[in-house]
Amino acid sequence: QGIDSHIVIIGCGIAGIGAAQKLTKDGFKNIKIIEATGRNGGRIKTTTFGNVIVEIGANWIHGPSKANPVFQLACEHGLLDAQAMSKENQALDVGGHPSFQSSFYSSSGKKLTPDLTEPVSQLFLTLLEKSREFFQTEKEPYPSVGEFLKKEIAKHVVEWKDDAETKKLKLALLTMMLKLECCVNGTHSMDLVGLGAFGGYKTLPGLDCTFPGGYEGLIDAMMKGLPEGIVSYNNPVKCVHWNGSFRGANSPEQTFPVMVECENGETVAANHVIVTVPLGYLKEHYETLIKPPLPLSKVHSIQRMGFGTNNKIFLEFEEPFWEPDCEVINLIWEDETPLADVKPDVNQFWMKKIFGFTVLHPPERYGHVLCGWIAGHESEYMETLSDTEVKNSMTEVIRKFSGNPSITPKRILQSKWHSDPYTKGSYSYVAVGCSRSDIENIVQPLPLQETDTKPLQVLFAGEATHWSFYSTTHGALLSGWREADRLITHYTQSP
Ligand code: 6YU
Repeated sequence: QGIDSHIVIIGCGIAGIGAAQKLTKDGFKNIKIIEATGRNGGRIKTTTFGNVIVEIGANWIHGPSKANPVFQLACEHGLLDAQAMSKENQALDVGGHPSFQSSFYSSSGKKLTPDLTEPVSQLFLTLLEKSREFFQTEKEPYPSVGEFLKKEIAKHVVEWKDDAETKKLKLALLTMMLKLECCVNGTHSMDLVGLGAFGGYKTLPGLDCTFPGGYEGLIDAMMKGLPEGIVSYNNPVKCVHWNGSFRGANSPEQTFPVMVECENGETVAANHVIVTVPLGYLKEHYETLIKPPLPLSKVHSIQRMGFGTNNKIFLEFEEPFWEPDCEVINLIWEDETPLADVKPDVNQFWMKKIFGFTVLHPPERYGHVLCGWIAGHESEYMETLSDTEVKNSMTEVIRKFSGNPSITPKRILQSKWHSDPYTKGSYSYVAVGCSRSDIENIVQPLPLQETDTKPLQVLFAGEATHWSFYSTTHGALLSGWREADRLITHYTQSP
């Protein structure tokens, strides 16, 4: 009975592909993926930049080791280099904070020395670890991670014995670290990230690694294991009608509880639908995407959970201005401090939100390419600017920080995740006021009553639905597997 049931998966990102993979393996025959765009992979997106390939979306495998299914699949398909697969790499546990070889440049063109940067970096990491300790204790002293970090920083500052100039630089450095953390968490400000839930995100051992041939190679490999023609492309879903009695186009004698209506008028009847659209899309469309409307418990959780923007700016140079072993260039704006409550002028000073640049390694493969990182409203504003405007601002910034007035990037490419109509941002975070129960609310299949005669009509997967690995590719994949398993278990347990 199960293998004949009709299952529609909305979205062909890694969650949707993962769900299809598991169901197909278990013998389910009538699976269809409906994808709004013309490509597979969603937020896993590799493209060319001049002569090299770059990642527009997901960059690393976070925690590449045994328990990470993305790592396992990448190994099975031979997509990683020997170092990433080595036992030593898998055993390294850096708690989600790989220590890159970093250079710190200040806005007056000076390079900061390790005797200043190292203790400050260490302090920030210690405070970040402390932020995780409030997980499920209900004893968090402040609602957000940002407020907690700033209050802790203020306590430390009074004990600093440095001269005024050094103190100022240290505070500027801490501001940069908060911006970096905004990128990691995909949020405008750490003041929006809930302190009580922060420790719920789990890291896995293994030193983060990349795909030498591109992250999308994993998607291609996974797609090869699915039946041909399983995906309907360029076909945005308009509405999922559930709790009904719909006739199928190819089986008019049969009725189905769910009917997927596409923007182009096509309808697909199904027994089960797995929705894997990004939370950003869901936030904007939940009122029209699901009918009858979602129960209020789900609506409130969708509204409360955080989904922000983290973008990349790729810059190519004729020659490097950084040292050969440098992996990250951090930008320290000397006038900034985390202790002042200033409202930034986003339009004029958006570029000040860039925490820095990662260097694409090795140069033999990438040439001299930097990837700038920018989160939040400034990042969303950047998306409205032309490539020339962004290139001009970047040239100014690089010249200022390097102290070299003639450097000009050759080429530029920026990601635009906020204006992507089918994503509306980058990834999710657990916002102030949210807890595990919000993710559980979003995950709960419709109808909510398990005793309903037609259970599991609409199921929910995707990155934002994984409690401990949200915001990652492995979280997304596991969520797709979870919903496939839910259906498999349902049919194996039903008489
Ligand atoms: C990771 C990384 N990484 C950088 C950037 C981004 C992301 N992530 P998808 O969106 O893929 O698929 C849904 C599909 O649905 C899509 O194809 C749509 O077109 C389609 N759709 C929508 N509406 C539809 C409709 N109406 N009809 C039909 N189809 C529709 N993850 O592991 N390593 O380095 C990064 C990064 C710039 C944008 C990332 C990274 C996140 C992943 O990319 C993402 O989770 C998954 O790809 C999502 O897959 P999916 O299938 O769910 O959705 C404490 C604490 C800290 C918390 N964070 C720490 C970890 C940091 C996270 N890492 C981020 C960093 C980078 C750099």
